[in-house]
Amino acid sequence: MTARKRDDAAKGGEDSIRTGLSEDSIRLAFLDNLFYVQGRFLEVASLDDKYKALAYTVRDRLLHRWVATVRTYQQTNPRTVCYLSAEYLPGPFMGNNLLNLGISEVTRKALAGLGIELDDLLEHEEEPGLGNGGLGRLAACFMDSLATLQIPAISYGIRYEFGIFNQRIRDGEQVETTDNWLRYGNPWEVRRPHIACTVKLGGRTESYHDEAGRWRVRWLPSETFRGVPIDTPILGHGVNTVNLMRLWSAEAAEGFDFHAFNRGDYYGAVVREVRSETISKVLYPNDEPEIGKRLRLIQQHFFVTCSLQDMLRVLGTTELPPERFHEKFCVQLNDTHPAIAVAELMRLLVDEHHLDWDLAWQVTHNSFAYTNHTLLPEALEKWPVPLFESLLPRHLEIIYEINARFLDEVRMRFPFDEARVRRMSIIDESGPRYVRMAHLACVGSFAINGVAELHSRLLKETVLRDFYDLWPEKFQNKTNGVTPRRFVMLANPGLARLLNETIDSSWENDLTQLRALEKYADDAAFLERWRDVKRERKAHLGLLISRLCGARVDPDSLFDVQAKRIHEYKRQHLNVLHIVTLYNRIKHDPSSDIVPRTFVFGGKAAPGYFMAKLMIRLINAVGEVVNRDPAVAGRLKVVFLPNFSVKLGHALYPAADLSEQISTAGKEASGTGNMKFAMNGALTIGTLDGANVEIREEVGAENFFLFGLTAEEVEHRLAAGYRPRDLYENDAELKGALDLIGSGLFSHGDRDAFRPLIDNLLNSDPYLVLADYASYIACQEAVSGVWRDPARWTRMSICNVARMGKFSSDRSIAEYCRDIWKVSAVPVVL
Ligand code: 26Q
Repeated sequence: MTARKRDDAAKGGEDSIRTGLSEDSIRLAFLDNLFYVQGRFLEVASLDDKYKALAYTVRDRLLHRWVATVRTYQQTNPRTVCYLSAEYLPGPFMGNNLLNLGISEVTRKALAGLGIELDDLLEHEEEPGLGNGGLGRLAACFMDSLATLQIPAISYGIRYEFGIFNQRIRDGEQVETTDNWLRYGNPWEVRRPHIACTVKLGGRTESYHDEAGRWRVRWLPSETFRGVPIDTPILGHGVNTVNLMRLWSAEAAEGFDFHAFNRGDYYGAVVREVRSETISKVLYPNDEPEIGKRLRLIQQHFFVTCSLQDMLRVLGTTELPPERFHEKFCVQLNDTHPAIAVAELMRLLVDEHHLDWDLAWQVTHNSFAYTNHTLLPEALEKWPVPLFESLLPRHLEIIYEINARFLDEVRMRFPFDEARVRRMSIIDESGPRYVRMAHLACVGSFAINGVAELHSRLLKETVLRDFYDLWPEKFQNKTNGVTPRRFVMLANPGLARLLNETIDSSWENDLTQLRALEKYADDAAFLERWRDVKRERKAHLGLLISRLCGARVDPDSLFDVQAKRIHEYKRQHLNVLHIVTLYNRIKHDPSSDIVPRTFVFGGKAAPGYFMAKLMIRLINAVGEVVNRDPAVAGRLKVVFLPNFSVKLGHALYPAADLSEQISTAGKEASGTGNMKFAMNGALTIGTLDGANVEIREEVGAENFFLFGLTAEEVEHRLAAGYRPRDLYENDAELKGALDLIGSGLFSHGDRDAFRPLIDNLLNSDPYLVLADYASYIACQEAVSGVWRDPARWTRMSICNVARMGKFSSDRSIAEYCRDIWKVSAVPVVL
């Protein structure tokens, strides 16, 4: 029997209970799984039982395609992308998998026949919060596009037992609780204990001569443990390709320390077991590095060594030798978090596979490409040399050797320029010594990219300037994108339906097709339907707001939304100054004609970021007063939606009228929320920062609310001795807003509650909130003006959606494939 025949027999034909896509097969499969996997029957099944039974039903259909994908790849041995990321934010799986399988409606009917509402099961799913924000979500959008474009790819990362904390708001403040997402089990994953990898740590190195008399080094670690892969299938849209998200979970090497056990040290043996598990226990909740966090460095090494060992294992099965690693794999480094991979691949090739240094370096350098996601110098990762040496002594030696050879190259190109050599060294020796991870990534990669045009340009001019001087050919731009499957089709089914009825469904896998909408921008009937879609999503969000915040909002008001991590550079406080300004106007002139607005905020603050937490308190405090004040009733509402997540994003993006993208120019690498809002018909108020620049270019300046200083102007203002207090003294409305916050009105008379924030703005204001205030307020006036003309607003909204084609992650991934990875589609037939 051929392998394929065997598979066919196992799956049992097209309407098999494991693979069939008809309403009947799905209903039978659901009941079967409920019975044989859960040990339940319908009458006693809990919501969770039903959710799991459906999840297993869907997973069976994914595994069917997964097997077909693996078979295809075994036969064709294609070049494969390995995406290395410390974070993934995939969002809830169920809805997306149903969508990509094309069985959402059939499944809805199958369940309805059993008296079950599909939406209740979708609502029940708890998402894996294995990331902080943009970078982790980008990785998830890229997985969706890679599978949809039928590119062989594996996404490697860490299976944190506790993801990003859950945020609650108590007395107006952020309170963190643990995210125990695995509590009830995870039906989407498959554990693969048989391909576990060994991870070494600490100890020392020694040199020796091998049988052939060659000088070698070996690493004698003080500890070893195991990484077990846990796989999640990632299906593309409308194709059979299923790629893998392979996340590593840490365990004790032997499952038990027999040495200690035999000594009678039962307790010590268990402690070691627990210590090993600590490594993948929890995600660091900061989106900026903190100096010297030992466990964080261990996490990075842990997932990197497991992933590279896994690639070498796969390479072995293809009978290609290690020196051809770079032909089989292209390894993308999602920021510097996995940059240790450069040293680790060298170690594996030289110490364990016995390649000589120069050949190993050729392989390594041709394998890696590095994506940078930040321009903030304080956000560049660096590790104290003593810490690094104590955990990874062999890696440090290897880095010294890489560095010595690299600095020779710098000296050859730029003789007598020791200042440049010091600036570029992988080791920072200007004070206490550090390993600079961005330098390691640049030296070890054949390509380096930023994530938006402006960001890529500024990288070359600022933080990576010396590297650009040396290797201009390495630098590229790959503007970010987001997946229209999750963020339009899944989040906004009403809009998807309208698009399909108006044009056709080709936009789902080619977002540029939305251009065809433009010719309906003057069609009154179409405008009406467009508004109906938005209104329905606003009513839906309104229900969620009343459930989560206990506030009633008016779906006819302008929904003005800012949802993203809380950061000074993202300037949520500039938004608050606008709110307080409007409040002052109403208080001073109760009859003033103000467009009714609902301000919605969402986002988490790093638990140790004092100023971000104070910004959350300010938003809630202002809401508390404004929402109760009868003088503003019906005109202003301010709500803070707790625990922003991918799932909440589904409800938020489609309901927004106005998208706040107001970071200080030159600080936001790209932003991706900006794209999700605009794709759902929100208009953007924004600065010339990150991908806003390109969004404005695409949708047209007349369809974008621009304000604020440019990146160049920001630099000049700061260089020329910026004095924010002068702005405060000379702008009555700005002074009025800041004074009101300082008066204690929003803090039960406590004038000091927001003092650190106000003082920071008046005395230093590093993100130029006050410099952009007047321009922002004027721009918000223009927003209100357009809102008063609903036909005009709706036309602008339609034009935004019609021209967002560029920002599909399919376009980003196609560019990575063409310009960096050199991979092409490998279709899978079932
Ligand atoms: C590093 C070391 C130690 C602890 C934590 C970290 C760490 C973790 C997460 C550093 C940074 C992050 C996340 C960064 C991030 O999300 N950056 C965003 O990436 C998006 C995708 O490219 C961009 O759109 C955003 O502009 C950028 O801020």
